[in-house]
Amino acid sequence: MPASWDEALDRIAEGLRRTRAEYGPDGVGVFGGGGLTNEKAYTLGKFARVVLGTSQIDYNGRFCMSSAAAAGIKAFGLDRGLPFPLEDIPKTGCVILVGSNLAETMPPSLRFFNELKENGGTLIVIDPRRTKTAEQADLHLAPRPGTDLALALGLLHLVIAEGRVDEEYVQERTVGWEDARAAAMAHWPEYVERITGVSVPELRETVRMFCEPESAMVLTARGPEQQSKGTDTVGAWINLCLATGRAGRPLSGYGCLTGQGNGQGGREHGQKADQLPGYRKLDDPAARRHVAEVWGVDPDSLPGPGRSAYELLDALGTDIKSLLLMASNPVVSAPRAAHVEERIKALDFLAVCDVVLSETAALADVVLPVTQWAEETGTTTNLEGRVLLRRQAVTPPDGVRSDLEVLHELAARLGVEKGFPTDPEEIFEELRRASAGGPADYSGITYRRIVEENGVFWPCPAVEPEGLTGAEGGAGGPGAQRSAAGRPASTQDATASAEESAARAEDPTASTVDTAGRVHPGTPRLFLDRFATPDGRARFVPVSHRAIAEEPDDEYPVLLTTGRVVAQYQSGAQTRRVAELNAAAPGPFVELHPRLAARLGAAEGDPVAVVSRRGRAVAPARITNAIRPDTVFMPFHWPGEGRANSLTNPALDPTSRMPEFKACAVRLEAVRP
Ligand SMILES: Nc1nc2c(c(=O)[nH]1)N[C@H]1C(S)=C(S)[C@@H](COP(=O)(O)OP(=O)(O)OC[C@H]3O[C@@H](n4cnc5c(=O)[nH]c(N)nc54)[C@H](O)[C@@H]3O)O[C@H]1N2
Ligand SMILES: Nc1nc2c(c(=O)[nH]1)N[C@H]1C(S)=C(S)[C@@H](COP(=O)(O)OP(=O)(O)OC[C@H]3O[C@@H](n4cnc5c(=O)[nH]c(N)nc54)[C@H](O)[C@@H]3O)O[C@H]1N2
Ligand SMILES: [Mo]
Repeated sequence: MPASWDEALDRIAEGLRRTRAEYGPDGVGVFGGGGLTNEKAYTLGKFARVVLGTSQIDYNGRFCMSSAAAAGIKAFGLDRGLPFPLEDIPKTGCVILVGSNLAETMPPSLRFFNELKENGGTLIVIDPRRTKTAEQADLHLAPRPGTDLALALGLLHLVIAEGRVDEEYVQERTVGWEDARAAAMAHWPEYVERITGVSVPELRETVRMFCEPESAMVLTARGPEQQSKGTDTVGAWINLCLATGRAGRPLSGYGCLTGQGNGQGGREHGQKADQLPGYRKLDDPAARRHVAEVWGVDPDSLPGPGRSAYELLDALGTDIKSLLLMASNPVVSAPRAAHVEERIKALDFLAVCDVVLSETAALADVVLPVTQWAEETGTTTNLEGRVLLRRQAVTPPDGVRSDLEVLHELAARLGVEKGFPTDPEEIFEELRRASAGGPADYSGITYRRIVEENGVFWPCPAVEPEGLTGAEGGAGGPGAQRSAAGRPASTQDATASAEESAARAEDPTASTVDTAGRVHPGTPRLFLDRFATPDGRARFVPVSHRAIAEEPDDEYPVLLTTGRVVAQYQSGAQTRRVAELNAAAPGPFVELHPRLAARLGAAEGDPVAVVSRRGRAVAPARITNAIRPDTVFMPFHWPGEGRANSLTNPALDPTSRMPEFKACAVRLEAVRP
């Protein structure tokens, strides 16, 4: 039923207020998305903590890169998708791409990999399917889903056995090698071959290709990360980089290929359950004091960390009675989606802001139509850690408002008149101050600099000259992290000459934090002198292989993995409305090997039922040799009968709380018409 903005906003404020009065602040939940601009993600986090006073906020990025983020923080002290610009990729010697189908999911990036090969570098792709990306590779390994951890350990075992460890680097730049070494030694190549299905000669060839050139990179995406052991798995790949001296050196390193439009910035400024802006920790007293001061509130009034995304959705209707949701469509994209849909329906009150009427919005009490990316201005941060400005390009339709206006209006209705501006640049100015001194320090970045410099790489502190020259010392606390991450910029940034840095350091205006503008050049390349840990050394993590949460058995003998196709985006809420895209990818399918199809008696296009302990989905068979015979693949872009997430397992990684989208046990049934 159509309503005026005032009616709709009043109704939301009333719904949230009523829940709070009856159940306390944690009775209200907030769910965000990695498609929101930095300004929106920041404001949403602030709104939850300051206006609602709830700890119950998380976002869809938890389903995306959280395992890589957790592993990066453990090993390097910092999480930024790539520690180097994309333009470094063509110049390295070898890239191992683990579980990324970037030919379909990041097509513009493909050119960097083509250039890599033109320059004589090699590409290794690790994917249970021979994807469009794998077809480009010099070597394709097709492990059983959920076994990347064992694979990385087997490679490290061979690195040790073949005497390829960079002992000097390990000595000088890392800690924890002995334990990691012992763990890898327990993973014999033959044992790893049995677990993964990747042969010992293939393992040896991988080690040779990775170790022989002077530089090499490992890049992971959702394949190894969306596992209930995703953090350990990424940790094992980082160990491989560290043992071979391939991190924190020119043209070498580990990186994570970030997903959504603002997958990087969306995970830095406080819509995560345990986070404050600038990638600060909500349970760090110094961080609370700093951010509370910027927000003009008492640090003790800030709630503590809340539940992770799946746990939050799972608590709807029981502990959490009202939900404000922005920029996600969990009815299609959450694991064990039928259950999540039930939980959403059990809410007392649901408000959704979206640009389309998604399947989740269709369940809401109030739906607010908001502007989308081309209709508004704001910053995003790409996988390189480069902060970009996206300017409004078209005028929004009549009657449509931005998420920022919604939060401003709701804050006012809930009694907070100040602190929720609607102008993105004004919010960015506040974000700069809130992030100052944090790991993701934006304080030296302005809209103007972003435009003039074609983006600015964080960390970019607005520090005094001493900070730039590395005089800032001391261990522990956000200050040390800033100096750890910020210092390399002057000495290592390939684009800033030593004279330039010295000139900046001597510039008297540089010591004024906000006005000077060009104090710090930004940090395109991280870790070249030191890692962002208190002692500057990277941490090996001792990890061992473990099984996926749900191994196939007699009843559910096949593995299901899930992912994407080029013509549809995520839950499909946006792309399923575009005729050209629907023509290219009209609906769900089950990709399976001819042997499996024969056993089932299914021909190409026949409907196949895929059944797991969570539910059942039916979609046409797509028969191909490009997938392992023990595995079926479904894209997750569709609701209804072919919804892949009716099947997936919400088993969570203990550290990142990432669900196991990439492996669960299923059985197949032929469907007779
Ligand atoms: N067209 C399109 N582009 C997108 C998106 C989209 O929906 N559509 N989504 C965006 C977002 S948010 C993200 S996060 C990125 C995701 O980008 P990708 O990570 O490239 O996407 P996926 O298809 O989820 O997974 C990549 C590959 O992992 C493989 N895989 C499955 N299980 C395993 C395993 O156990 N181990 C390994 N090594 N590989 C495995 C799959 O076969 C798949 O080919 O794409 C972004 N770009
Ligand atoms: N089985 C399986 N499930 C998965 C995955 C998988 O690989 N396999 N991948 C997971 C991953 S990596 C991700 S990122 C999630 C993504 O899954 P979702 O979070 O559902 O992502 P989208 O479909 O992009 O939903 C975003 C919604 O926000 C709306 N929107 C866009 N811009 C704005 C805005 O500025 N403001 C507001 N208010 N709304 C906006 C869009 O119209 C859309 O309805 O799915 C996860 N689910
Ligand atoms: Mo994602």
